[in-house]
Amino acid sequence: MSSPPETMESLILQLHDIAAVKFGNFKLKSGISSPIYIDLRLIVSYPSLLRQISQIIVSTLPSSTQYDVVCGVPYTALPIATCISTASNVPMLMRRKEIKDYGTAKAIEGAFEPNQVCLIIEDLVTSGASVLETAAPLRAAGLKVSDAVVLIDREQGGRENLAEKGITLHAMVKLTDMVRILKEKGRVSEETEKMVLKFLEENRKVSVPAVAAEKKVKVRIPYGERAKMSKNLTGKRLFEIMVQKETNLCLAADVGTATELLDIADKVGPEICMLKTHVDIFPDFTPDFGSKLRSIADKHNFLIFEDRKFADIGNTVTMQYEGGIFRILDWADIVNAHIISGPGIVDGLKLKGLSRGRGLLLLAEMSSSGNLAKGDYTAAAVKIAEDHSDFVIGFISVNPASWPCGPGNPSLVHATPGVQMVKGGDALGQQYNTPYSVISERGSDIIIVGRGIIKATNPAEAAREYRLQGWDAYLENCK
Ligand code: 5BU
Repeated sequence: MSSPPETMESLILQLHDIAAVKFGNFKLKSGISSPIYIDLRLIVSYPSLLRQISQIIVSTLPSSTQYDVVCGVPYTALPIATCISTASNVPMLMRRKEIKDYGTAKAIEGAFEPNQVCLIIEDLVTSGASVLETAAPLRAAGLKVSDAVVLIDREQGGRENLAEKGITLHAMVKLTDMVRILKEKGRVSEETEKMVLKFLEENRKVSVPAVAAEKKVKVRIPYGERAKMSKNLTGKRLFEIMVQKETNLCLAADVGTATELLDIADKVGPEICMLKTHVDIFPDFTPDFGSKLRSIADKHNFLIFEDRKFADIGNTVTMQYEGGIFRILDWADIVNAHIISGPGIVDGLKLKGLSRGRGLLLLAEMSSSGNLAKGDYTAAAVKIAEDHSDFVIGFISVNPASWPCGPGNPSLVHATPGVQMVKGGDALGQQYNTPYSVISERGSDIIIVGRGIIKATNPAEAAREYRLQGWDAYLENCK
């Protein structure tokens, strides 16, 4: 279904009247200069126009488009989505731009059922990055997203970029048609029209996410190459698994019981390269836990990382690693250690782990606010890793791209906790960044995700979405 041309024309003229469409020389979010600027934030001041937009935008959709809920891309499209929701009696959802550090820490607000179909509403599409930023948390929450409707398509690659991610874009008007109409109605000169058309022709394709493109880590050595460089068997296997399964996702399986952990490990197994445990949190731990988890890890081809954070002197950690009730050395491919006690801790762990083919991650940085692992401390971790690269496979890091040496030695891996679909934190100091930011901008290799997956209605589906986001961010840097 499409709207009668006179309705659309009148709407375009009204947008021009209120200066929501301007001509001149404007710098866009992506950094490029544009001869046309569209600012639809103004429409909230014109209720009748807002109502018309909401009506016309729905009429743009083919009648076959089915949806159970609508969600506007924050912020400009929120009032449009609200009007559509109230006028058509379709429930609305809201996506947070930040997870708040108190309360529920939800990325999506509103009531919904898993597998419901959500239509995304947007005011303006350039590269499609904003629509994808909204689709990712919706999909991670278990909703289906297959269509997005937009008022204006700038025709700069958004349609194609969204199609690649399984989203069909429906636009009320394309920018070229809009400019043509404004010229026909005497609002702009032929010269301006030509200038805008030339600009659009020259900027046909804006890559996703255009906003952050200049910030991303420049060139990345593919994981497959790095597998060959690693001096440690487990380090090598980790990179190989990442390539084979096309995943840089590690699940932080902080569930309530060992039984639940084995259950989620089996469900999420196909999506991950590594599963991280805190074995000391389980009230139902039994000595066969390790062998049970190992067989699930072998079935799905992922590594087991016990987030033990050893911190004592070398002699003590050898006993903690091998003995006690947990016998970590028997079943964990990877463990990690603080370097607060000096390099002796690595020697101690290596004494037990190396002959078993195990690997160690050093805590170079932490994700929690106010932590002290920075500057010289981080540099010391890098030095110790270099000195023990037969056993140390890499780091727990947060922003290796910001280190003076950058992410450094490519044979070492960076794994980063504090990842959710939207930025934010929890009430106890955890700080979250998005998969794209962690991999593409901060130069890490592996995203470690806990509550973003285990608290989702369907953890396997949420994990799939995190895997796709993390992998796409990696491919982005390989280009
Ligand atoms: P979350 O639910 O995604 O916030 O879980 C993060 C996990 O990573 C959790 O198991 C933490 O113990 C772990 N973690 C972390 O959050 N920050 C750190 O710096 C390190 C580990 Br090291």
